[in-house]
Amino acid sequence: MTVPARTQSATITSSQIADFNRDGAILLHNVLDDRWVQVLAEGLEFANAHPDGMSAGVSMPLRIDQFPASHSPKLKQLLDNSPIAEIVGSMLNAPVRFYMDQMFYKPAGLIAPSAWHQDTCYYNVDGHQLIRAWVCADPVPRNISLEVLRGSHLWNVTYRPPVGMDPKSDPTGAARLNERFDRGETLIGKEAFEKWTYFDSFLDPSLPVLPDIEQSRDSFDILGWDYQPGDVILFHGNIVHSALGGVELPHPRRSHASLWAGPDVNYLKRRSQSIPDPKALYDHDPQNGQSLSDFPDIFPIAWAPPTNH
Ligand SMILES: O=C(O)CCC(=O)C(=O)O
Repeated sequence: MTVPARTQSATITSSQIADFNRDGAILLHNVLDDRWVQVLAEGLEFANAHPDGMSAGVSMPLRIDQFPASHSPKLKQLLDNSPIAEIVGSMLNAPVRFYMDQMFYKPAGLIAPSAWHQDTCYYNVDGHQLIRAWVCADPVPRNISLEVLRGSHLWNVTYRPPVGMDPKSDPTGAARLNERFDRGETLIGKEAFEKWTYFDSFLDPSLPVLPDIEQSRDSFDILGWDYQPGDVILFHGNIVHSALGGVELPHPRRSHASLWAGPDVNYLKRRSQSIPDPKALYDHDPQNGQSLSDFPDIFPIAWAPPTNH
């Protein structure tokens, strides 16, 4: 199959921008044409068939891979040439840089849930101009699709990631990690790329615990959508989100999420970091407060708004 050249997306309207800024998430219909959906499906199948040190089996049959585009050529093409960077940049009306991506592969059968969480706390980046682009190679009914707590991107809170070693069960290990963090070290190192788990970090006791959203869903303003391949869900890096499971599907639910950064995004070492920094960044010894634009070779501008001369 020939890979589509860089393609133009549908225009983002001012009312879609207003909706995104208010709700923190939006579904955009038909952004990727059939050829891109095919590239996405092939890219995810390749990543699934070629696990690496960053592939993790999570509850029920669910594979989550970090940085899958680093070894799946079709996923790299999707990031480099599909309209995704453009729609993210248009939503921010700013230049955007690719930060990292993930695969969530849920095979046919009883579909696994994805727990409520906020993404920012997992990464060593901080800023308001952080957008995730979520796409799926398969149709996803509303009851197992991505859902978000509307407006929670503006709550100004960083929750504790619901993963990691509990300091109570390994106080010595946690104290060691604490000392390293206080010395300014990055807790998850380059070696994580060889063999990584969600439990290499430790639960940061200084961060608040997420409310039990599933126990009281009616108390929250939950936004979600029926999803068709070709649609793109954009959501803010700080928004609280999840996906329900427990529904039988005759086909897999294969999703891919990429994280994009605008100009206000800076490096920030977090005690709650669970996901490694992009591998090449380790060689630069990034310091708190440094802009991603300080590392243009690792984070080149993927898309910028046209300038009017
Ligand atoms: O696709 C899913 O089930 C979860 C996606 C997600 O949590 C994410 O992209 O951060």
